[in-house]
Amino acid sequence: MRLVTRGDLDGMTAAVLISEMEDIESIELVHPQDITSKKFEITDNDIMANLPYHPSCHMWFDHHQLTDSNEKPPADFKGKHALETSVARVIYDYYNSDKLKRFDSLISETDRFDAARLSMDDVTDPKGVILLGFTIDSRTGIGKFKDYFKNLVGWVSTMSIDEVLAQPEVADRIKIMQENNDLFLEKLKEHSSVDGNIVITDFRNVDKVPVGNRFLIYTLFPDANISVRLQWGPNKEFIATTLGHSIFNRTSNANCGEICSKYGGGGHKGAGAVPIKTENFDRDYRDLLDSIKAAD
Ligand SMILES: [Mn+2]
Repeated sequence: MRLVTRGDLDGMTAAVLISEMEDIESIELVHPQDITSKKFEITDNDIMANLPYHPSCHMWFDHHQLTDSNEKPPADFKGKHALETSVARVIYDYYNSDKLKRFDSLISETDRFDAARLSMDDVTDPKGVILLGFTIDSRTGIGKFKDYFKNLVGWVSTMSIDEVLAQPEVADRIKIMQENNDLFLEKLKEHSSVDGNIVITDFRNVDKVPVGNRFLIYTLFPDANISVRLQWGPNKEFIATTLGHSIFNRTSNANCGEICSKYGGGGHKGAGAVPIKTENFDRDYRDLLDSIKAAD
């Protein structure tokens, strides 16, 4: 069987659990959008995890809300769908096997990571599974991401988390991630300001936008309950605008996805994104900030 999942910590833990229970020959990492748009071919040799349902698959596991834009599973599909914190939890419950007991703490940390139930220390000085989770990011690091993901599945299946973190490939990624975060933090400080309950980071005059931990902004502005980030799209045709609820000050009632959809974007309650056309920016952006404040 081939396992088809997404390239995040939850997908990695899912791969560890399923590999323990099924005969998995290969792993493929896919973006959920490529399942929705049917760009990626799925056959009855595929077990899917952490992705929208596809009618051709052999088995399917997911924990996301079913939406109209995705195929609905029939009542008798093989696998399990439940609105749990992580797909890892759904898989663990499905097999309910003693063979998976040794992954108890991996699964509860995966739950915590996937739901962003993190402490300030988890963001500024992560450890264990949470640290490992932050390294599973295709934007950072070195070498091929897919190879890294597969190596992790093998290591996590057979080693302690401390041993996994000590693998040179993992240690290298941690080092690069920390360097990136240091630079990112510096740029966040330079380009962020507070407007009421909102912290706004305007990266429009930063040539090369640094990559870093998306939760760092909330450690700098713990009083803000929502963040807005602006950066240029290709050819300055639009301004990529992203919204997110603070994970430390969870008091915003603004529905980020709904607000973004007013201008042609989307997302869910806690996070949203919209490419605002440059010619409409002044008007739409002011309106967007007003919507956020009105919902606070
Ligand atoms: Mn997940």
